[in-house]
Amino acid sequence: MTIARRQFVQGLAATGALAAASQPVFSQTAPITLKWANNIPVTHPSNVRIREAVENIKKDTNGRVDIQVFPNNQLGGDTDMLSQVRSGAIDIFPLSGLILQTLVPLAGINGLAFAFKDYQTVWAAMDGDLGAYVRAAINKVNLHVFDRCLDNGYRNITSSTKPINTAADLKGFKIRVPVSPLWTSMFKALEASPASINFSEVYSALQTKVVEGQENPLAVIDLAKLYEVQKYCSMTGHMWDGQWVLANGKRWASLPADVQAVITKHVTDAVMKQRDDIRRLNNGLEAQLKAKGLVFNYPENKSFRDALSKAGFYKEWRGKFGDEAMAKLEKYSGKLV
Ligand code: X2X
Repeated sequence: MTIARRQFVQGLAATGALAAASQPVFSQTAPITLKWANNIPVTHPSNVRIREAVENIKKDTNGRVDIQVFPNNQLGGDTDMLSQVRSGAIDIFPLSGLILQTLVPLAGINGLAFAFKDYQTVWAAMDGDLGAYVRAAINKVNLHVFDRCLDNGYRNITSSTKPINTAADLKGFKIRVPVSPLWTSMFKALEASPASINFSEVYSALQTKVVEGQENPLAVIDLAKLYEVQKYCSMTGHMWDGQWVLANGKRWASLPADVQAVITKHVTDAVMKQRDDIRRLNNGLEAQLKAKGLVFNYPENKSFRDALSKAGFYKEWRGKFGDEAMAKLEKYSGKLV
């Protein structure tokens, strides 16, 4: 900024007109193009809200920032997209903390089975000290992470072969799980037969019966049309899952502070709206999914929790996450044994 211009801007600030003056600053500088990619269909609120954010970011930077969105695994499955956001081939990428666990072990902690009894507890923990602790670990691997994470939801088990009523029904059950140590460990502890498969391959894995079932929130089961290749939906609600919005650390740090501020504002707005959308969908979708032919059942937690405890699942992960991290989680979950 030249001295004359700086004085001009200071003058405007003094008269309260800085907002108007900040607009030309954006338009005078080189355009910035960013790639945003994710694993979810275009109709999912994560994509609907991000498209809105992209428009608002463009508007508020006078067209300087253009974010291109690649939904539905167009740029690869989650494992692949994680490598790409690290290398800088993708700039922004929302990912489940449990899948990020392959890189940041602590990021899976919110997925410990039956940790959060309700959404109030989820957001208190994730927007509070537990989330801050996880984000600090994410920053260490040179990824920028936005403060607020997207909601994916409480996960329920679907199947083409039988409803899951108790833990005993999972014995030998061939179930797809995302590529994540905690997910695999949990279903092994329940004596199921978990297969790690990226979401990009889930529909076809279910269709060709490579696996009998999978687990996901109702919004995903509906919008990815998994009901077409599944018959039963067992409302286990066995874990809450959300997605951290990650950005390539170097790329993020290279953006001017005013651009970072505009992106952060609109991404945060989009996340908060997405959370509302998901809550509404996950509450209202059951009737629609029944109409599409899914048969629902409502298992009690107890047999699953008991089986996990007996198999040493909680003990194993307490050892891996460490006492400090577990203390932060257990402030919200109560003792997990
Ligand atoms: O891969 C999944 O199952 C999904 C869509 O729920 C995630 O993003 C973790």
